[in-house]
Parts: sequence; C-alpha cells; structure tokens
Amino acid sequence: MKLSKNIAAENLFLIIGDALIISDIHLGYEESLHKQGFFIPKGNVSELTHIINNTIVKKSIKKIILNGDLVHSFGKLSLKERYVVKEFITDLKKKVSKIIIIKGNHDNVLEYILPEEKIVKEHIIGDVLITHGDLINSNANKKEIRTIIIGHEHPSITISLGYRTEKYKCFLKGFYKKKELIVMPSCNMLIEGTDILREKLLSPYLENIDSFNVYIIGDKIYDFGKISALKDKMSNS
Ligand SMILES: [Mn+2]
Repeated sequence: MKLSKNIAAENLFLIIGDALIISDIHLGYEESLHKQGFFIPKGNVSELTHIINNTIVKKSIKKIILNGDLVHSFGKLSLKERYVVKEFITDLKKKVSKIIIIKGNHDNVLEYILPEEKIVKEHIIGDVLITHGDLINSNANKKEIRTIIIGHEHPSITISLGYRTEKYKCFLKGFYKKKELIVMPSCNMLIEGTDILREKLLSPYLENIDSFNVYIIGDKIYDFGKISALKDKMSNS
C-alpha cells in the first residue's frame, strides 16, 4: 500500500525505490524470553529472514536499511546472540548490494559485534530522513527534509469485534512539526508492541497522535483512518 508519494508499506516493511526499510528486529529477544523462563518455539528469526528474502526478490530490492534496534539486549551479548547477529548480516549481504545499519537505543554494543560495519545515526534518501526515533535528530528540522521515518515505538492497536479482541501491528502517518512522519512497527513477531490507543507513547517525535492515520497489518494492509475517529468509535461501542 502506498503511504506517501514514493513510500510504500509492504508487510512489516517500507519500500522507497529499490530500498527496503526494516525496523526493530530485536535479535536475541527470543533468547531473553528463554532466560526468563518463557517457552517460545524457535524459528522466529528464520521466519523473518524468509519473509525478507521473498520481499527482496518480489520487489527487486538492492539496498536494505535497518532502522535501529537490530539487537534486543542493552548490554553484553552472549556468544549465541553474537552469532545470530553476525549470521543475519552475512546472509543479508549475499542478497543485496548495500546494507545500512542505523543505531537504535538498544544497539549499545553493535560496533563491537560488527566491527567491519559502519553504524550510522540516520540515512537520507532524497527528502526522506530515516532514523530510529528515540532522539530528535538534528536533520529532522532541516527544510530539505519533508518526510521522517522512525521505528522505536512498535505501534500496535487492539481491535474488538464482538467478543473477539486482537492486537495488530500498524503503521502510523501524521506530522512532526510540518513534516510528514511515518512510524514503522517492529518486525519481530514476538513483540506485540505498544497499544497506541491505551499506552503511553515513547518517541519524542510523537505528542498528540489523534490526527494520525492508522494502517493495520493483517493478511494485507488496511487503512483504518484517523486515530481520533477510532477513539470515538470505541467509546461509543
Ligand atoms: Mn528502540
């Protein structure tokens, strides 16, 4: 689905030309749940890799932009986690000619795990600024920038249909100052995300999101209209 003039939402990702933007992979989240004693079936990362690879082929992707929080752990990574991260990047490099890694607030030790990679704070394509979204980027206020893409927030929304309630990941589109702002979901299927109608927002790019549009990710992407309208519907039902 087209979200903006040159930006399309595809599954949990965004596409600009031949670039695929992926946000909040949180590699190692599975292991952190195991450590806490939760039983989670393995294969979450290989499933994601499969979806990414299909998208690369289907959409003729040449460049991948990882928009922050590639890893989940804030601190030291276990050998297993380090291996998962290295393998993930090595695999991607076989599929595309360029990978850009944007630093997220979880990626404190990424430079040590991937010493051969350049890890950046942002990436600009034309008039689009791509940045993780935990901090306001100095380029965000530049007049050449017309659209800002962030992750970090992991937006999702709970929809109730009769007795059934389900949480869906979503994209948000609104404004930051006078610039178009697109918020991407976490592509990690184990991370449900922040319910944007009920929970406190994290990113400094987001204050009042009532005027934002919601795009729900289900079997395809659905335009659910404005948050304010959704709130009205919920309070009347
Ligand atoms: Mn983050």
